[in-house]
Amino acid sequence: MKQSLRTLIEAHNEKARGPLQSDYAHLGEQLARRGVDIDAVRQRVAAFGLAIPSWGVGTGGTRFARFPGAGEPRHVFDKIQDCAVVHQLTGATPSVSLHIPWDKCSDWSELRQTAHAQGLSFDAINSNTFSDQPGQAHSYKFGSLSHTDAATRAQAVEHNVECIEIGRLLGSKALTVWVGDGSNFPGQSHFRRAFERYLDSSRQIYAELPGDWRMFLEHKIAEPAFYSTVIQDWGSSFLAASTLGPKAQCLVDLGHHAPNVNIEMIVSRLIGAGKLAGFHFNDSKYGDDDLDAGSVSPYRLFLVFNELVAAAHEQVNGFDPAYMLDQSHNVTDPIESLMSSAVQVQRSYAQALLVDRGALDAAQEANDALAATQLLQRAFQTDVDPILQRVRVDAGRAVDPVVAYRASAYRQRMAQDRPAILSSGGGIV
Ligand code: AFD
Ligand code: MN
Ligand code: MN
Repeated sequence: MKQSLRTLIEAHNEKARGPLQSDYAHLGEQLARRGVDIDAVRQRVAAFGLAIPSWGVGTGGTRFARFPGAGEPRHVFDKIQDCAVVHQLTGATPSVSLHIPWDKCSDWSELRQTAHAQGLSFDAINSNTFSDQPGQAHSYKFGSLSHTDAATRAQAVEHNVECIEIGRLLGSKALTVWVGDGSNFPGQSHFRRAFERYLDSSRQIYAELPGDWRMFLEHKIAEPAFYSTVIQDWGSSFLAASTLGPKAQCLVDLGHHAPNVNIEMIVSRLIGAGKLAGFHFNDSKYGDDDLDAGSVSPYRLFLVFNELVAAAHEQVNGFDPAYMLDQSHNVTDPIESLMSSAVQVQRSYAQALLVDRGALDAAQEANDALAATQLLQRAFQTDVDPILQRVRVDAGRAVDPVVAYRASAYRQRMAQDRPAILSSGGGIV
């Protein structure tokens, strides 16, 4: 950790230490009356971490425009530096998820060392066959892994295999595959054949996975294809993952479902089937990646964590989800959004840990709907801030990450160190 930031965090925390002590003690008493050991909850929250998507530290955009912020990262080393700041201040984000080719660099071992020196490791690596790269032989305009043209499919397979190779050098243990493949008009695509082609390509990628790797299949209901997508929903994802084999699992991005879909129920189904890969956390009111995690539907996020905590409590075999943020920050400083989102995810986890599992089981068995739902609400309505703050302060992180970040003037420094990149188009990063 950079000395200056550490000193700043210490001074920032010093002022909060007294009030935090009494807040924590008070909450501890309240929870003890409910039969909950606050220190046990704190320890589990302290052990929880989620990955930052490398593209999350750049300002996002829409198809209409992108409004770049000051001091944006120019390359993957800058992105690692920003991710390190998020982790230094929150202690909640010990890993980074790269996106190839956006994060290509000439020396992977230098990148790995740089990240490790900052306390960061590499989570799942993401392939990109949803946009064309300069000099590419075949276009993905009409698809990639499911394309009608065999040479285009082969190129997309080859790219995914390259991602596995890069991931190996970085210490990743999973490949995340999301394809933009689909159709924009009824009749444009033969649904069954397109899915078969996707499976055939994916089998070739799967065959290249190292023994201790997993392949995460990410479904998405729409965009960039707006009539149908090849891996549209968890059903298609589950079908594909089941066909491929035990190393293939289904990744749930919270923004990739139809409105009002019961995501926590899907999560529970995937857990039961041993097919839950993990998450891309964000929030959504209309579209994908559009809002920060928990910003409009914190109860839904809590309900997802309620399923996860229940699965861990019940020791479901093979339960080991990967946690990551995936959201587009269009109007905020991405570092601030990532920090508050990471804390929001942590909060949902802490709240879910407060659910009285025995009482919930009993209420469910007795068909006492009201008692069951009140047990969840009681946990969700508990202010767990003192727990989250203690976890941070104990680990030398900031009691209030955003306040400390603003006081550090990191962004102002970066605005000087990193000359602005000219960008006129929309899109992500
Ligand atoms: C997409 C998907 C997928 C992809 C990312 C790229 O959620 O995770 O890797 O955004 O920005 O919408
Ligand atoms: Mn995603
Ligand atoms: Mn998404």
